[in-house]
Amino acid sequence: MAGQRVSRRTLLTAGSTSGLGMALSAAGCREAPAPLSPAASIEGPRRFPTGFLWGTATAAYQVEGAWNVDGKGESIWDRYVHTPGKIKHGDTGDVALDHYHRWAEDVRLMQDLGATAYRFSVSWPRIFPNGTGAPNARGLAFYDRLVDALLGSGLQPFLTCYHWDLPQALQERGGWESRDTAQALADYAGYLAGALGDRVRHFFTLNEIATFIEWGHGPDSLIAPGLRLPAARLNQARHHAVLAHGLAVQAIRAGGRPGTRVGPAENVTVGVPVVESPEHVTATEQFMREANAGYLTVMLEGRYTDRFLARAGADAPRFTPDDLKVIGSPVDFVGINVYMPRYVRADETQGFEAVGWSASHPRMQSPWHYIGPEALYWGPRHVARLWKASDIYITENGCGAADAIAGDGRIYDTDRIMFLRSYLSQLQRATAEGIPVRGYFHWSAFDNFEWTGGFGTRFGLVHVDYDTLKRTPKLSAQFYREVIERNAVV
Ligand code: GCO
Repeated sequence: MAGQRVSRRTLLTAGSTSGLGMALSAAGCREAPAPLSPAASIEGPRRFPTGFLWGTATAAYQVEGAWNVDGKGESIWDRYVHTPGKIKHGDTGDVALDHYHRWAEDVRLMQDLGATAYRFSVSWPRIFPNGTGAPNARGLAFYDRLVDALLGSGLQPFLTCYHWDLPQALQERGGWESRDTAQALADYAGYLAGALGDRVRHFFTLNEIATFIEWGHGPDSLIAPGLRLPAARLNQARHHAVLAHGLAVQAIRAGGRPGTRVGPAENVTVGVPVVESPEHVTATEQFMREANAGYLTVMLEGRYTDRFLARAGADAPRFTPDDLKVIGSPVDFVGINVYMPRYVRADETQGFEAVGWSASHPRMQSPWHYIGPEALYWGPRHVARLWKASDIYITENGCGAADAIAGDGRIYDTDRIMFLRSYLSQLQRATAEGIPVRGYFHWSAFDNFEWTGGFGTRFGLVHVDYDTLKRTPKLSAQFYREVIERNAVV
């Protein structure tokens, strides 16, 4: 999620890396290793199940640009980035990657990866400029073209209805503090299912409710709409957002086709047991359920946990039994965004305890991004065990990096390759144990507008020059292509 940047790391350039290799062999320190037989790297335990989907993910505001084109209404993100001082270096998504106009090239780039799926979001104010009312045909036409191009290129479209760009008009009517926003989102989602459901089979309701509620409405707010609500109002806004999820599940089913499938895309807090022994594993499952109580837990169980309500006390959200039924509407799959772990240990008095981060725990470029590949094993495992999910998608996983351009014009993002290989190894462990993960969407296909961090943090497999908008696949794109082609960790 959006975050402050740390100082840029200096990456080794290709030149200096190969220089080191030459020095070693010249000094006779190493003999060249015998080449691995191709079978050794593609068979056996490193493979993913047949039919596993490989994709990338983006969000409308982060890539599209064209913020005021073809009848699009203003979103809370348009408003936020145009407010001085909110975004690093005053960056905005006004143009972003201009994906709105360059979608054909972008689809080709994804096809070049060999990807079989693409997760994108629809900009709500492109379709309903004021949030409700008459749909804007020109806005819908963009997604029509995109979906056709994806299908024509062998990429299954996975559509996210809401990735944070609430129509500003709805913010002015109370935003997520208003229950009406939940219904408006459901109406919009139902409309999308009707308009695109003949070609789009998979719909995600809302992306990362936890992030846009906590970081857009909580005490440390740093993303749109930038509110700092007192606890009771914050809890109510969160309740409306999970209610919107449940209403949208129902609306998408009603508006879609018989094969339409729907679920959330939530950034779960993933507990990783400090020791893989039964007591710590059980403690970690309890942690997982409680840490996500206001989000995935209530969505998948249709109830707030006792601990959650006790903790909220007088500030707990107001809700009816009917609300809970709606929120817990059965879903077809569970999407989870997984970036980092929380290490957890069994604790005699409380059951579990999340242990703190050591000062030297390694991080990727974003200061919040502690590395913990095991999260990609434990995340799906907990979801499968706690909530009996039969289909799980990793809807986001990836890392930001500085991605310097080397003298030869290429980007040797070996840190991203390290990240990917270690996380995917853990995901492979999950699938090998029969945990029903059906696909993986790397965040992200392209460098893009990283919210409050602006363009300073690059998450893409494909580099974007923000002056010329030229796209250049990085070394990690080549790595990911091999993974996809072999359906294995390489
Ligand atoms: C989020 C969003 C993405 C981010 C990504 C990297 O998690 O904040 O879903 O839009 O860009 O996670 O921070």
